[in-house]
Amino acid sequence: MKLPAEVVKVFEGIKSMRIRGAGRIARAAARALEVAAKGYEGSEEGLLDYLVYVANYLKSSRPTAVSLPNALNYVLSRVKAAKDRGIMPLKEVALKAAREFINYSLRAVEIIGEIGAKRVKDGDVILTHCNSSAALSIIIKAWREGKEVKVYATETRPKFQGYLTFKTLSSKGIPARLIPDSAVRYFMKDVDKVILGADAVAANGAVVNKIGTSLIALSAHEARVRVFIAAETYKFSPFTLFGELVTIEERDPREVVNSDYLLANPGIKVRNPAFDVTPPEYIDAIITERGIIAPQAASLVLMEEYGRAIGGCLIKVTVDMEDEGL
Ligand code: RUB
Repeated sequence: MKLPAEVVKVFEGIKSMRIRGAGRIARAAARALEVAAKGYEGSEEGLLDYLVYVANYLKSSRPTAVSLPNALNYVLSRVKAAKDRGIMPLKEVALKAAREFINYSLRAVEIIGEIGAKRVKDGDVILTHCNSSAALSIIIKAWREGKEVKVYATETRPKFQGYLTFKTLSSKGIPARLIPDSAVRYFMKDVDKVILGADAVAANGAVVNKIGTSLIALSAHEARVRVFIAAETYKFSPFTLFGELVTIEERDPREVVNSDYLLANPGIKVRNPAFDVTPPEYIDAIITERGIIAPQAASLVLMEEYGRAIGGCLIKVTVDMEDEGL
């Protein structure tokens, strides 16, 4: 089936990490489904199948950020629940759901900033890792409230997303220092709070985030520094309620060792996992747009968010997706 050029562009963008960060990935996917629904020219009966097909394609771009399937399911489940209305109203349901998700997501990041900033004190030294808009939202809001914070931003090898974080903080006038990932424990004694984002939160409160997060949390735990995770509720993984694991993406070795070196040393073996799992014991709190929770309460968020869907649409849509061979 031919896919709209904009859908392919979003897929390629996510895969190549031009579009990255769990929140942005989710919004881009919702937008791509909107484009697909708008351009659909078939019958009413075929619309859901077509959108499931497009969703499967988008979902296969990167495996870890649960916000991606959650955003797609947000749209698909609403289309599925609104069948037999005629093609135009059904298309409108898809467009409305996609826009609704995008607006919700943008607002959620803002609210997390507002809630999280209350936990930041004047003079706090904050350490963050990678480049999380939700974590940045907290730091920037605290700064705007007049709190004189200082930030350590890790480089975040091998893709150096920490440079983006540093640039954003500096552009707001927030004092920041870029540090090598390996210097985290060295600086931890000066840190008051660690604030990080998430690609996925499991039902047991474990957090999947950029590789190195679990080492940072461990180091913070050792130094009795509090660890906060900034995560919108659509980063919580409903399928972990049934014991499913979040897939950890393993990326190209050339991100770690350059191609020339690989060619000159054909025997070299490289591993490049993009994410790791931090157990709930090393996390003090998860800041969501619905409020702050202990990681152990993650399953309650999931039941509130997906309880109804788990018994109906969500599962069904996923089964449909599996039928598509993905
Ligand atoms: C990004 C990353 C971010 C989370 C949260 O990894 O690990 O911490 O996605 O980001 P990558 P946000 O660069 O590999 O996508 O808060 O912006 O959703």
